[in-house]
Amino acid sequence: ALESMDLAEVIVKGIKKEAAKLTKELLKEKDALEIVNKDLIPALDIVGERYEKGEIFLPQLVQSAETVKEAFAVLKTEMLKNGGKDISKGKIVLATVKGDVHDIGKNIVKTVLENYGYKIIDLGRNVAEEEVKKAVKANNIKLLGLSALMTTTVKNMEKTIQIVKEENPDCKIMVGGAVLTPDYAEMINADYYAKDAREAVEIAKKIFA
Ligand code: B1M
Repeated sequence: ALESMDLAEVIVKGIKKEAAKLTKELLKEKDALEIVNKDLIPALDIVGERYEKGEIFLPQLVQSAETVKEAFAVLKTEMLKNGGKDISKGKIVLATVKGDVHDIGKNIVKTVLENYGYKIIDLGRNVAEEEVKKAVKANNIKLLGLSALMTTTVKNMEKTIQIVKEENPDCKIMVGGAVLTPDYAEMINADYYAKDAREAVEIAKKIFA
């Protein structure tokens, strides 16, 4: 049965050791970002729904996330093969906000931006507001990207925006993450909302035009 299992199924079931091989096979048919959007993310959505309904539990959620990381490692190599060398287009700080350890989305956005030639200063996940502020200031950053995945952590996103803007009024801030909407982004004083990695690139192009 394993032979006929597709990547999404492997992710949902959390079969880590199959992920890289299947991803390489899929790369013969579609490009890396398409696999992210059509295979990885939909599979994680299914996992999220099942978790919410109590059909699966935290260990399975973790297992699926790890399976995605295996798949994404292959995609990342592919994406950075062609781009990523010219790092002169602009520096962007990225972080997942305090209290939030979800970083798959941020890492995808990071890779795609790198592929387009931007230099990313990745502060990681669960990043305190002050740390973001310092990094923006120290590197004279014109574009900051924040990610938040939970209704509880978008509040920390709002705080981070406030603290960063106090000392760095010229730094533009884009936000993303499954719980956000354009309206909410506006409400918490973000300058831009990005639905996905591609939109993040469009925003970067505008800022560094
Ligand atoms: Co958690 N989790 N999780 N989780 N998890 C969610 C977010 C949840 C919606 C699942 C659910 O119940 N349906 C739910 C939040 C509920 C809520 O707040 N409304 C939830 C919960 C409750 C939790 C825990 C609290 C569970 C627990 O411990 N009891 C816990 C939280 C820990 C913490 O943060 N303090 C937890 C833990 C985890 C794992 C560690 C197991 C794992 C994350 C592993 C990791 O990231 N390293 C995990 C996962 C995998 C998920 C789901 C299933 C998938 C998230 C994901 O990676 N999606 C998620 C349900 C879901 O989203 N369907 C869920 C794929 C990713 C590519 O999408 O991040 O949206 P996303 O990124 C997109 C866009 O949003 C955009 O571009 C990306 C590419 O298209 N984008 C940006 C994102 N950031 C951007 C930034 C930008 C621009 C665009 O500019 C900077």
